[in-house]
Amino acid sequence: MTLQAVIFDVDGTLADTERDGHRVAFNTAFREAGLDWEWNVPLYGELLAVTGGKERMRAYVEKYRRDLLARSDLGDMIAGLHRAKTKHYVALMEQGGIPPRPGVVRLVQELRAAGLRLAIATTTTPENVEVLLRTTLAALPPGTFEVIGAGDIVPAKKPAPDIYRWVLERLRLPASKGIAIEDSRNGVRAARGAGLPVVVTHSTYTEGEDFTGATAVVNELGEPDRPFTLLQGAAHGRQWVGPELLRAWASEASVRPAAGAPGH
Ligand code: XBP
Ligand code: MG
Repeated sequence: MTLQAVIFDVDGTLADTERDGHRVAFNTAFREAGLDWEWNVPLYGELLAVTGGKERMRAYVEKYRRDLLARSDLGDMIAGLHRAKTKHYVALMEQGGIPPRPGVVRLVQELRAAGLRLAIATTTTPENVEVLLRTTLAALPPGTFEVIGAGDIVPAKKPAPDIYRWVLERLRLPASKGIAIEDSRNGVRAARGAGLPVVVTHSTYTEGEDFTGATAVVNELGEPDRPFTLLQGAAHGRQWVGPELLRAWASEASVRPAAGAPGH
């Protein structure tokens, strides 16, 4: 099989945005609304099991603020908090908030030069992707990502495979011709559910998660002067992720689907 497209997750993969970006924006929105909710670093790590900001707030209420479940306007309250949180997140990124993860800009540029198609599949809100591309990833020319699947465009968020299916459909590409790059177990499950091979660059919050189903796991994408550490799979003699290694991983996955693949 010939690799034709690489599909990137956003939060945790392109940039380590959760702890110092999303978490901070949530807390600012809570304070502004007069709530005494405070998502500290370990609590936010626990809450990340639920993807999507609105879904995450509802899960928090269900576990820690059960008194609010009786409110008939809880849905509106969460939606309002989420709009404010998005506004704060965008402002934070515009202030030069978060750098790209090591190897991201180099890899994307090399993939473009190699003629591969690029896309994004994320549960985060579209405005968050736009601002990340405009600030953190300003080195990449506009239009770098041919298809961007984000947020509520599909009702079921990761670990459901829907967002990856949506992106593959838009690319008019079978899953066997793509590969996903993810940072979390939820992301691995989503990509594998859509039939895609997936490699993982674990992030601050996802280190140590169970990445069953991934063809390879590295601590980061790496650079020529900053090799990755391989945690799972084969490095094929490489020390940083580039088009050739992604091709090798993709064909390896097509010959020997990783455990956790559909039908396994
Ligand atoms: C990560 C998420 C998102 C963000 C918050 O998405 O689960 O929900 O934490 O963003 P991914 P929103 O790793 O798929 O990029 O508040 O906009 O949902
Ligand atoms: Mg992620």
